[in-house]
Amino acid sequence: MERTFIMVKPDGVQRGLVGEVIQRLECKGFTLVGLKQLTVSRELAESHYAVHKERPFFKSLVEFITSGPVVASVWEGDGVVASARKLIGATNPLTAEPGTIRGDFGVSIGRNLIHGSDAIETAQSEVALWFEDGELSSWKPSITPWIYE
Ligand code: DAT
Ligand code: MG
Repeated sequence: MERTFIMVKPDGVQRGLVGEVIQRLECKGFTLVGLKQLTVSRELAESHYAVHKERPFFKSLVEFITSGPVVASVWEGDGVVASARKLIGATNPLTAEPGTIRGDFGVSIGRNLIHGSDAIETAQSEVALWFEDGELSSWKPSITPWIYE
């Protein structure tokens, strides 16, 4: 089953949006397989955002992600990587569609509340970067036949 990595960033935690994010993913029909709150080290932040290391915003992005606790999670479901990105919305919350998490709760690109893996391969490496195998539980919710035909 496909998995993705979702992180509520420090602004989302400070604003009390952890429950809202979990609820939106649960209500959609995705399954939570791992969840933890942590304060991110500079090393982890720099590896997570390594693809952006030459960008002008890299330093402030790392400062921001390490500035307070985040809530990291892993979700499972058919097509969950692309679907979660749709639920999250465009990178800039000001132009993100209403109904998306960023569109409903944010106004600034540097405070866009949440991260979601952008592709299946990225999701696999992000899940491995953020979680040990023992922190993830594979389980099949009993309502699965009411979610999938
Ligand atoms: P996303 O988080 O939608 O995958 P991304 O991978 O392009 O977006 O960028 C990672 C994060 O970096 C993004 O969530 C917020 C920040 N960021 C991206 N572009 C930025 C910009 N032009 N100015 C400031 N921060 C930016
Ligand atoms: Mg990205």
